[in-house]
Amino acid sequence: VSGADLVFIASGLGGGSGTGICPIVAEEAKAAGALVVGIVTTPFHVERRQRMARALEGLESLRRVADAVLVLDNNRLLHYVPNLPLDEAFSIMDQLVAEIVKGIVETITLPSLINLDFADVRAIMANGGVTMMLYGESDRGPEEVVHEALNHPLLDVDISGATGVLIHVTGGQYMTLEAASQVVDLLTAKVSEDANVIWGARQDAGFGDTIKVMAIITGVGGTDLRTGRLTPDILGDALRITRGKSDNTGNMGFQRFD
Ligand SMILES: Nc1nc2c(ncn2[C@@H]2O[C@H](COP(=O)(O)OP(=O)(O)OP(=O)(O)O)[C@@H](O)[C@H]2O)c(=O)[nH]1
Ligand SMILES: [Mg+2]
Repeated sequence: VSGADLVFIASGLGGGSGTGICPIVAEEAKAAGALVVGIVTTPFHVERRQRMARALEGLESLRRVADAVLVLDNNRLLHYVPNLPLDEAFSIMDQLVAEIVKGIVETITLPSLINLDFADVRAIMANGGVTMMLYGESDRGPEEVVHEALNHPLLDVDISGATGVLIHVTGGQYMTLEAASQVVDLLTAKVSEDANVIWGARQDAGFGDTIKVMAIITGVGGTDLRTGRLTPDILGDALRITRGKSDNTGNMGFQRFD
């Protein structure tokens, strides 16, 4: 990792290897001076409580070292693609992880209409703590794009209380500045005035009428999540990933809909 500016660490938490190795790699990368971003999944509820406890411990250790840790909940796959074989369901989450990494990297490296550079990404992510991600696209205008992003079946979207927001909008060659800024306005409507919001926009002829938005939101869940005193259970509760405490289903996350 020496010489790297930005290091992504992706792992499924809850087992032995990934959970144990993640914080160590993060520490090395941090020591080498990189901005370190973790992208991890938490296990399925059915994978036994012990696994979740281990995952939360790993998350806690990783969070202490990495700049920003993006937590994806594998359980959401149960709702989203209940009938797919496990490996295919996993691959959907894995594609999302790939999209996130690609999105962040392209945001920095590809020439843009309104440029975001590495310093912007660093400003949002450095010591960003628990991080959420929004991702949405539509060819039916800014409102629909934001609606898609806020209702993404695999991503957490409680963005009130965010301290930093980095947004990147990509559209076709006819996307107007107004359309791009409308996406940003709608997306940040609920974010505190004090939050640091940075955005960029890029045109890509291949997009046609489609507009895509990707947002990285740091400091989610208020100050509680950013203190070192946090126990895994509290973190789990705050992230709504603790077993048996799923929002409204009341049946341990086994609810399915077709
Ligand atoms: N999204 C996604 N999650 C996965 C995948 N494979 C495993 N997981 C999740 O990651 C967790 C950890 O995976 P394991 O294989 O048990 O752990 P490991 O890190 O390989 O560690 P050991 O096998 O115990 O040495 C699992 O409980 C799953 O929830 C995958 O391909 N995609
Ligand atoms: Mg394994």
